[in-house]
Amino acid sequence: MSLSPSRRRALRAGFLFVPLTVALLAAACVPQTILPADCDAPSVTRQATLVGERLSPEQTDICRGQGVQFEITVDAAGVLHLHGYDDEAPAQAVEAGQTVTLAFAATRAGQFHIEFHGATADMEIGILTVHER
Ligand SMILES: [Cu+2]
Repeated sequence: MSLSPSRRRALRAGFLFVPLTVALLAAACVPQTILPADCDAPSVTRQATLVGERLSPEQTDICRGQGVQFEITVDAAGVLHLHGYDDEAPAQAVEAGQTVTLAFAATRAGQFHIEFHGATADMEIGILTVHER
């Protein structure tokens, strides 16, 4: 049994299509790490505002090796705390409406919880991601 030339072309296209599709799907499933645009800057400033129970923006991104000024404005009295950087940026007491600056060198990569210990509750209000470059 022999195939017509057009049938053979269709089969060949199919053989190319399948691995190409598999490769594209595999690439799409690999988590993409998007570094902040200012990853090469020696120091960066970030701002966030606590509204209710969450920071806006909730997620803050910086890169390992950067000097960071993280300015956080809160709408209630409490204590701001960046987990995992307790020594570099000690927890700070804040008043409602006040902005505090957590200043530290981002020496460790990872995800760090930002907590707010208020009068009535302890809340996880956001996440700081220190990217490995
Ligand atoms: Cu805490």
